[in-house]
Amino acid sequence: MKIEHLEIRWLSIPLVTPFRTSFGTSHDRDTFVVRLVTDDGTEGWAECGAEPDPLYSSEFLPAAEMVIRDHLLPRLLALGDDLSATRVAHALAPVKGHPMAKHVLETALLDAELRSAGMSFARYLGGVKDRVPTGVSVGIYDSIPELLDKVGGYLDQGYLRIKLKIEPGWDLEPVRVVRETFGDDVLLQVDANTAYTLADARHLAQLDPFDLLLMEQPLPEDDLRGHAELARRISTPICLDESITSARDAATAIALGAAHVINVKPARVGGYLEARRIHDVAHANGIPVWCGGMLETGIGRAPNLALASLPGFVLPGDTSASDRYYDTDLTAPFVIEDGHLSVPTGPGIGVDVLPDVLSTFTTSVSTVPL
Ligand code: OSB
Ligand code: MG
Repeated sequence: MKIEHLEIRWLSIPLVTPFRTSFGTSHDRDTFVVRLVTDDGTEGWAECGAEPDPLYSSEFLPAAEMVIRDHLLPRLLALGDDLSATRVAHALAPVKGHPMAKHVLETALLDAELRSAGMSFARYLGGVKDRVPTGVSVGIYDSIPELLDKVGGYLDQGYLRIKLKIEPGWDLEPVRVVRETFGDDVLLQVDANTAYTLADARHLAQLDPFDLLLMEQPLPEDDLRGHAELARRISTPICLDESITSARDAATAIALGAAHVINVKPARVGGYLEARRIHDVAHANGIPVWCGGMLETGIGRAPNLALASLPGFVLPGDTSASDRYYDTDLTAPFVIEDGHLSVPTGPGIGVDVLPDVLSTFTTSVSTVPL
């Protein structure tokens, strides 16, 4: 397979509600999507998971575009006819880091290959479910009543699990009030996006009585030892997000006792093939996983749902319905039904991009010379 055409399309799409985390607030989803065409005329699409600023991880959008153009694509083109999605990771391995940039190229190629073969992502990856239970990631709000209003709305829509973003000063109280208001049956978890240190262990232990499913990434991403130590000091299970960028990281974190649960985000780990390897390592070790997200449009959400249909994805993920993010999605909207989202069955990512919506939100397009 050869890439005959590749374009990078920058988008800015308003979010239906600002999304505030411990590292910042987003009012829009700014990203770029890659559209490529292979030598048999098949299109491949993928969405970059990076954010405008290097606050979630060291990657950020302009850097991702630059590394794609200057370092990643040339290595793929050098493979000539030998290019295929399964060879991308190996060909790009000499370039350190930049998993989100690598992810977008591998995913677009995999989409093209699977479209051409008439096979869905879910079938290719080994999915075993036709729908997946869905949760929602709830940002930090200015007041408790506002938070309760949002959480109540999501529960009314049928979300099966609530994740509250926390940070110092917005942790014990929101968790207590949500637990008391909506009851013990609600599946509830928190995500700190690295906002604490091990010195906060006693403070975080005060969340133990609220019977949380898990506490996601309380400590800095490179502090595996700290997470293992925290895990001994609190009873809430520890889930890692930012710390896990590869199957090897997953194996290390599990062996250290630093992760009871893993949030698998294909963008963060360099693509769906590595994401599946993380699933496999976790599954072999009895560690539950769930599929996280980066506020993706339908282009990124569709393959995430495919991944979430693998057998080890036993917890509801952050793959919410389109209307949790956007008034108008770039694909036919994903709709929550009975607390679940359907796994796409069409070839490749299984969804078509709506050209009019795409152009409405496009801020610039550039074709990469090949
Ligand atoms: O930490 O999981 C995270 C969104 C952007 C960056 C980091 C995170 C998130 C989310 C939302 O929690 C996940 C989603 O709904 O796509
Ligand atoms: Mg997270």
